[in-house]
Amino acid sequence: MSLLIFLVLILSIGASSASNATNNKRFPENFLWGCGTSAYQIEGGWNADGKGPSIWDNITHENPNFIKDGKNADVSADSYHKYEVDIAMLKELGVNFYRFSISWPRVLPTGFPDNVNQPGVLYYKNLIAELRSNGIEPVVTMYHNDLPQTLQDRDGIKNPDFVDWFAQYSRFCFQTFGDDVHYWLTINEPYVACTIGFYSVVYVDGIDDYVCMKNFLLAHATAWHIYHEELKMKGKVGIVLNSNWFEPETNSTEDLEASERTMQFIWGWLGHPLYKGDYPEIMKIRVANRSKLEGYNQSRIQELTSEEIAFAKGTNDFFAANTYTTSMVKRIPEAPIGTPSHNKDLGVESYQPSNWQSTGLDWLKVVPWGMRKLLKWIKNEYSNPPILITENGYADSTGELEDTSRMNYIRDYLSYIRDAMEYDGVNVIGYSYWSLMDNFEWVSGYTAKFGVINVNFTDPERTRTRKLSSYYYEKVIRNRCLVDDCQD
Ligand code: GBH
Repeated sequence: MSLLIFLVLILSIGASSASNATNNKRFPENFLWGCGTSAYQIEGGWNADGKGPSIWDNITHENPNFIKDGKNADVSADSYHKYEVDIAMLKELGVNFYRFSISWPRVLPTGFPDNVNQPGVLYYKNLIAELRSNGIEPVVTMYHNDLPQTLQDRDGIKNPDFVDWFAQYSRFCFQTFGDDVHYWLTINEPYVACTIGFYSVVYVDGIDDYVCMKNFLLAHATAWHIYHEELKMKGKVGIVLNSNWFEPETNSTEDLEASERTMQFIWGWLGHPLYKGDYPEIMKIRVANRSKLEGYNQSRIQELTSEEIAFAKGTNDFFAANTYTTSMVKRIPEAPIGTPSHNKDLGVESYQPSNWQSTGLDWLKVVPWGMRKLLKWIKNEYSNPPILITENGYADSTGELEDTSRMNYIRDYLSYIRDAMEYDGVNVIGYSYWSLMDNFEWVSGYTAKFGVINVNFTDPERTRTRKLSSYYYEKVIRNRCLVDDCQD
């Protein structure tokens, strides 16, 4: 063996053992295990039985070139007709809960509760009843990207009236389904919907993105107040925040500060108003300073009034987090004053090293150690809230059944979650793998597959087939442990 090959071997063995042995401690008995999906991504039935169009129906129909494979989710996995099969699979997996979303325009085609689409309501009633009769807790997202087109026509989330539209919709959901649903998620990934765009309308100008986030915050808080104070219902209501862990490139003060600033800007954007009252100080200062230099007479951030601060604070019953990967961050020189942008307000550079393990999606590198750091940050920043990991998952481009990489991803991320619980005292109450099954991955269409269950999209029956990872996840749930040889 040549010296070079020998060295490479030694180094790679070193690297894999340094990536930590799998945590072998059992998860707590009351830990919640689940899988997630969202309405537009799996249901199909895009115009069935009186459903109104959503912005995603329209984007994919009118601009197919916006989607990588030019496809849409008119049929997708056809869960509108096949939910019983989905539930049978959930039952096999042995999950405690299923996270799905309600399509707003399926139940309220115009967006408003004066026009209820009964077949749409019946669909979710049946889904919820079938879950319950199989002992599976529904965890229900009310808004997962599929805004009724009628509301987009009135300026969508940017319109301050969105807060009232969402109040009416959430009240309708609580009253219609609330007896059988004890975990509500108001809005999925506001940060993504308001900045990166992709989810139809791109607000990256450092103006509309702040308006959009503020409206989501107040919409969520209003729903929380309706649920607890007006309706006096007994379950829990949270909002789903998301992002990466941001690892400093070096230990320099500059990079540590850049990492922390990124966490404050992204997780703190709504995390701070929900837990501490008001936006993060660093964010308020930076946006105000740049706004002033740009010639605005007030900060583009849309400062919260003291009433709004009091209204939003304390309105998250648990911290729901979606997270898939990690980025490196470093300090960069202050961007010159010119056109405003949220990225300039943040003012760091982030990237993912090319030697990190890749997946079927460019942005998704496998970095399990980032999970523990993220959880620890949330714990410290927000006084140890109960954390529900609402999304975490691995994509490939094939949907292959022998999906060992996905199995390893699940094992390694859960191992760092268990570490965070054991060594850092983080209060993680549950984990929801994204996704139960292969589905329409937004702008990536059907080119990226996240499921532990394969869906054959060329088969009219949309046949579902379990992947290897589903058997592993089933075993993890049954044993509450990641390895065969567990310790209590
Ligand atoms: C979640 O979004 C969604 O909630 C879910 O519906 C989705 O299927 C799942 O994750 C998997 O993607 O291309 O570099 O501009 C995750 C948030 C937002 C992360 C878009 C990647 C694109 C980054 N994603 N973002 S880039």
